[in-house]
Amino acid sequence: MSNSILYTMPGTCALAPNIAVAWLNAPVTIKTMAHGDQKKEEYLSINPKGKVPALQFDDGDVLTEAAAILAYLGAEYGKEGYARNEKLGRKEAEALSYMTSEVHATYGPHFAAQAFADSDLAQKEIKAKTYEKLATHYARMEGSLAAAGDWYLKDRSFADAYLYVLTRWIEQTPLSIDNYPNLKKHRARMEADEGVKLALQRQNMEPLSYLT
Ligand SMILES: N[C@@H](CCC(=O)N[C@@H](CS)C(=O)NCC(=O)O)C(=O)O
Repeated sequence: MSNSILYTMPGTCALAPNIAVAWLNAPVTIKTMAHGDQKKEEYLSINPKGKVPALQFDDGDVLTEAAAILAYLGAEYGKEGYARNEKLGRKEAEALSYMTSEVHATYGPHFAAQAFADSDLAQKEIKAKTYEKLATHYARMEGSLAAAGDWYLKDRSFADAYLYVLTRWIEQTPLSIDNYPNLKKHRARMEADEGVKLALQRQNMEPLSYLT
């Protein structure tokens, strides 16, 4: 059985595959780096993108991109109750693509406004637009969750792991989770889960439930 390594950092989207590893009890070692280590030579030789997550296999091959790592983990170690059903898998791929390529990507100027504009004023304007766009995304996810029930795709799936990352990040923005009651309940539901607790611990993170 392979023993791969999942590289993470506190607070990052690597939490989603980390949760998946815990849910599936997959033979994957979680390696949590300090912020900054992702740009050091040692890690760049593993993932030249300088980002987490990255999954390094024991033959040296490396898989990056959270959605791809989640798809791999599901295909390799998936089991009943975790996205094995083909229909759910299709919708799961859709949800994960949306959350990574749309919602996460929208966070770009929030995390690094200086990469989008030079002046303070321009950065401020870009950030304001970013939060407007994020509000639209969170409203959409709130609606999807309200229609689905407890879990984003009705049954629990990896989309819930990624959604949890996004409901944590909202705390860094001027948006309030109180405006998204279903997302707020989802976050608390995730934090009650043993796999999520383990993943948080492995990534040197605390639950946020004190905010709810
Ligand atoms: N498209 C990538 C994005 C990965 C990404 O942006 N990772 C962030 C953490 S959430 C990161 O490593 N940032 C560190 C940096 O850019 O230096 C994915 O979905 O995996």
